[in-house]
Amino acid sequence: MMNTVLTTNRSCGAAVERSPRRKPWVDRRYASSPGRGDRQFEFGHSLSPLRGLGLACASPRLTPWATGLRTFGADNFHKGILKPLLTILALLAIAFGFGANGLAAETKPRVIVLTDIENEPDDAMSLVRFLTYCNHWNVEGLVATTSIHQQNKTAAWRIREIVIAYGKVRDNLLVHEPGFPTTNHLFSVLKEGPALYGMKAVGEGHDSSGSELIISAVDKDDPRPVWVTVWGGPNVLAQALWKVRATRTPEQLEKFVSKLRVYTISDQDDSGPWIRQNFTNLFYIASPGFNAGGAYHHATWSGISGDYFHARCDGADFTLVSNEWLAQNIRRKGPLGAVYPHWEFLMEGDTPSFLNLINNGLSDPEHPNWGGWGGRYEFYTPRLQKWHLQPETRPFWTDADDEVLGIDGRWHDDNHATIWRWRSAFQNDFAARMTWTVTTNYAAANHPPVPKLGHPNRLTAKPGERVNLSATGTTDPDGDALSYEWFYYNEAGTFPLSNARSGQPLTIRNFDQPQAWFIVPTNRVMPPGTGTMHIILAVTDHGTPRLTRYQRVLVDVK
Ligand SMILES: [Ca+2]
Ligand SMILES: [Ca+2]
Repeated sequence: MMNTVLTTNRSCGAAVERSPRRKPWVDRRYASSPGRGDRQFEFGHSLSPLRGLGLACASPRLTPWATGLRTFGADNFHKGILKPLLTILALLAIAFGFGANGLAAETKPRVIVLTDIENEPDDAMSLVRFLTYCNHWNVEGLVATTSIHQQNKTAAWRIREIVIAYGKVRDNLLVHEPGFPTTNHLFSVLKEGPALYGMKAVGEGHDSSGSELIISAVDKDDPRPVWVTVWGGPNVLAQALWKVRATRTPEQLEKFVSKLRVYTISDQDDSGPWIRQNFTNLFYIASPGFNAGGAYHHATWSGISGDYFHARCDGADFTLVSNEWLAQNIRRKGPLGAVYPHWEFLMEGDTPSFLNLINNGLSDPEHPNWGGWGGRYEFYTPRLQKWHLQPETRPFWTDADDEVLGIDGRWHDDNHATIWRWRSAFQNDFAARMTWTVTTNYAAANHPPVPKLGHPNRLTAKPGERVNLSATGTTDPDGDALSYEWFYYNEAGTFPLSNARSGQPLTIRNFDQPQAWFIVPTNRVMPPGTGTMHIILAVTDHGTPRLTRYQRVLVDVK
């Protein structure tokens, strides 16, 4: 039956089967220079409803006429008429240029990957996942690099091998979502850094095809920022910055730096600390430090799967990241699955560097402090730790805590939880996309729902006032039944509400219904009782596997 509402556990995004996704980067993304601090940052932007476009534009509201056909039998209706009809509607939407992911080409993030692929299985695993989402962004570079774990070689050949496997399934992917690039395009941006460790490869005479690619991408006449996600050492990026500083005016350098967005998986060579110290306005996300001093245990990214080896997460569901689960849901699926290796220490330690770039309605890349599948980060200068190479000299986006209900029924409060809280959602999503790679039959696979709000993403309220929430226009391209969950993302906002009693201090009435409401609290609130509240709508379908997408509502309490 259409849009049946089923009750879910209220666990605000913990690793239970419902939950989590993101949205509208378009208008805020290029609006101005990205804020660094919290508040002035948030108020400078308005949420756009763009990401609800796509299939939502093309799909009719199903409920009224669906109920009129009850005599036909819901199951028969679903299988016999509705699924084929929805498939046609979905294909029409694709034909008319609405991506199922709701983004036109010019609004996608631009992404460059630097990877020390082949140092261990991680990077190859992450590259497989990355390619199943590469219609969500413009891939502008795939660069093989070194790292502290692989100091004297790079392995572009391995990237090429995985891209070839992607080429065998691209036609299948295109049945399910538009916009997947050709292998020729991916080969054209496949580059390498020097086979040298860290700062030994930075300075006069160390330009490489990788560093030159970064410079030309940033120099393109395109207002969008360039994301550099760093899965190994960032010395190719360091060389690009070194060269631009050496050959351009300070103003030109500043303009160059302002277009970059960097996420590094800890510090895998000595060029990361050097970059942060020398380019103080560079937008940089990292849990700084070196593995030799124990940094990986503390790093946010290890929350993706390091339950036993690095992060030692209590409360996360390890079964979703085990080699057994990955064999069943990823590795056994066609040519792309076949190049997804077994993990050695943990699954895909590099993946958090790009998870927040996926257009799922939850994260916003320009606001790392809002949180998403790739974790949540706040802007400050980290204190010196023994796993740091040198003291940090300026603020950047780094570790932040979320309080999350675990599968053990207890609340857990740390930085790893900012990623593992979404684990069931991002694993199911990857599993579904791997199924897309092996079928040309749209109806044989699941596709994510399309949450739609009945009001703007940004609301204003006074303390004590009632706030009404609505998602009644929500649809699913497969006609699946849907579960709704509204929850308060306390840590992401600035409203100073106490969570002494539980991690979920706000009561949202009808939190599991398409329409819900709450009263802006006046008790247990720090004076003056104002700030921004983040309310997340998670819509999870009842397809196989269950898929989740989101909307985020910001309520400015004034
Ligand atoms: Ca790596
Ligand atoms: Ca679905």
